[in-house]
Amino acid sequence: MTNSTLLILGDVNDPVNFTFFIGCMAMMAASAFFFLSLNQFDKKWRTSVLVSGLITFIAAVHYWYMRDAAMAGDLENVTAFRYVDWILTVPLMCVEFYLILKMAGAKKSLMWKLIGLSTIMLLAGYMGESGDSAVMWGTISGLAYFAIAYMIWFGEAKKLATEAGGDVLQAHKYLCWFVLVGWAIYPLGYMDGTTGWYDALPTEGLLDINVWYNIADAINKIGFGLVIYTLAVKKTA
Ligand SMILES: *C/C=C(C)/C=C/C=C(C)/C=C/C1=C(C)CCCC1(C)C
Repeated sequence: MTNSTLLILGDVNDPVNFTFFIGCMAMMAASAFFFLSLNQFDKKWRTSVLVSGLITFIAAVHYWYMRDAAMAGDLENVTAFRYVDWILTVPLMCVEFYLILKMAGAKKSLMWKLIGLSTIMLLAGYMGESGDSAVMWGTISGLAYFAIAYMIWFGEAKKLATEAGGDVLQAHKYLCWFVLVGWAIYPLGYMDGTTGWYDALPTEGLLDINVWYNIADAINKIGFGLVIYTLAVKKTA
């Protein structure tokens, strides 16, 4: 169970509430940054940066609602908003992989495979957090996560990135590290916030599940966007 059931309602100094506030601000600021930069790029890179802005913007809106729900102590709604946010933003991150590899000949099927796997990953995660059998659902979710990591690190996506070479390969590598390290924060938070064999791990009780997720979202959504932004800057110069 999460620690947040103990929080004093409405206290902004609580790390859950505080990270929802600052997360909301960070996502809004990042969205403004990406949207306002659009005109400086060559047409074919604009879509990628636009998607970066959409990812942080969708998150900003959900953070607004999650912040409200958390302040009211309504954690079930926080979880629901969280997964609605992810089911929209994670597929958009898969679209980003496709967009930067498109010029190297990536097919739509690559994008749909990544989207399909991420949908399984998130639906299973939601089942685990909203019902029982957190370990079983978490395992299913984890397998889908590994499949995504494999595809981009060693599979089809990697092959295309290598063919593209140069700045695209570099950007692809950065995104791969985000998925391997940045995305791994989520299952750690899940294991901290749900009950299972992993309660013996040192991460147990370290942070509230929402603090884990808020930190991870800031790193991954804004970081991903900046990698794409940097690539677009290089390609436009
Ligand atoms: C912007 C939101 C992002 C990048 C969310 C990513 C979420 C994950 C990688 C979640 C993964 C999970 C597992 C691998 C197992 C446990 C359940 C999840 C859903 C937390």
